[in-house]
Amino acid sequence: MSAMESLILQLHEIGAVKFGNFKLKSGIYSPVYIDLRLIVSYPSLLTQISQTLISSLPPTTSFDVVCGVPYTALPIATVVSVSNNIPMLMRRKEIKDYGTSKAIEGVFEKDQTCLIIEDLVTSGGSVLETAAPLRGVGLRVSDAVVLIDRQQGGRENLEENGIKLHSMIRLTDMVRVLREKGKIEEGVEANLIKFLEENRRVSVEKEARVLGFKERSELCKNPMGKKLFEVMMKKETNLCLAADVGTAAELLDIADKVGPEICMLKTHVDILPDFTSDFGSKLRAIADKHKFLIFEDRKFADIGNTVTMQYEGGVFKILEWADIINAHIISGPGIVDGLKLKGMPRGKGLLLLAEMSSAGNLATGDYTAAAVKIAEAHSDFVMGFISVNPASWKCGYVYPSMIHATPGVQMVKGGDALGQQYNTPHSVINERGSDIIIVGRGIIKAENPAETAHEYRLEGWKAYLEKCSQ
Ligand code: S5P
Repeated sequence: MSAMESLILQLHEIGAVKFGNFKLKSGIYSPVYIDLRLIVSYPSLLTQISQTLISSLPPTTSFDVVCGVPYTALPIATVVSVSNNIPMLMRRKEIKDYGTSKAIEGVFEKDQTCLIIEDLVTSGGSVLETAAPLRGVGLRVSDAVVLIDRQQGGRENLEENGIKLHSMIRLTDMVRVLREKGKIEEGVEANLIKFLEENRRVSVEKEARVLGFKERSELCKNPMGKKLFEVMMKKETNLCLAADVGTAAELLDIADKVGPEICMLKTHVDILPDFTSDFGSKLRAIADKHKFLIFEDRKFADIGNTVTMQYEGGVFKILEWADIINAHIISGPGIVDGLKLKGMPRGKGLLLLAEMSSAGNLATGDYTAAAVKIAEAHSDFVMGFISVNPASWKCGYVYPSMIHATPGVQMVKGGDALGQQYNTPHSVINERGSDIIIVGRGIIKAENPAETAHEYRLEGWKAYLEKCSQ
């Protein structure tokens, strides 16, 4: 009997593989359920698994360190590390306090290669969740080894993210062996093959549990991102008002009226003819009273050195009063370095324009993916994105600490005469995968902006709760 056959029989024997009708994390019903948490109770099986994992890798695979995907694969990785004398790293799943604890524990050098070890792969999402912080600290991740591959798209999803999946046991091999050894009926195998044909590719998003704002706030490296999540939870609002009114006086007036309904107020100070140097402190006082954050929609776009001056200087002195600013990435990552230089010491946050709402805009595809890459490399300062349809992004895993704020929102789908395109709060939050609705004319042109803002708030929050309960 081969080592693989023996492992399959033992896994079946201890009840780590069950046949029936089980609801998976993705919501899909599956005829097989695999629970490898049990293996810690069988030390000799654990040793066997760990030895076979490494020997099943192609000889060309090279790596300096190993890292198990928490939690089930941690003991497997530990045994691999100890028995092969390869150093191990650990990824923290919950980071409570970014000040003192690290996402990756252990000793490593930049550009070393890390092999990811996982017990079970469906979409590959949890391998990606571990690869992201490893890559974030400068390690290379090109291979992952898994005990069981459910053959439901994990290999393809990982390949798209530059990770080759090596699997010890494929689900189809497993049922074949169990049927050959008389452990299951032929019908069970046929049923499973039919299931796999119908569920060939589970997307990473489908398998991922929707994290609530609370869990996501705990993952924030940027203090303003954390604060925004906290404001949203406390006030139960994911509404941002785009206060594009005619004068500073009108802006302060509407900020006070709509303040209780919003988590964030977005300004374009350069449209205010009566802007004075005390505008910032006046708006700040209203923001503090109603507990919302101030977002100056300045859309910086220049080279790093220039934006430092635009952020801090001039008439507007944005750095003094705005909690959050945004920037295009057209000029490259230097723009983030420049803004960070001024904003980081003051605990500010930056949103990158990953997409735009206007018809025919060029912020799509690779451009959006580039924004995600820059954001990840600067997750201490970048707190999220201006996004339009993040659920459709093809750039792989996006940090859950990143907040998506979406403009182009009204109660009915439509547009204006100058290219703006509107979607509804429900569509933006639920179908398009965003977090915050940015509403301008839908509220400020309404007869009673405070009442209308209240309606948008209820719609937006209801959509968020619905998403969490899916
Ligand atoms: O792609 C974008 C990005 C932004 S920040 N599309 C946008 O419309 N915005 C801003 O959102 C825009 O500058 C305006 O302040 C607001 C949308 O306003 P509305 O009146 O169309 O809701």
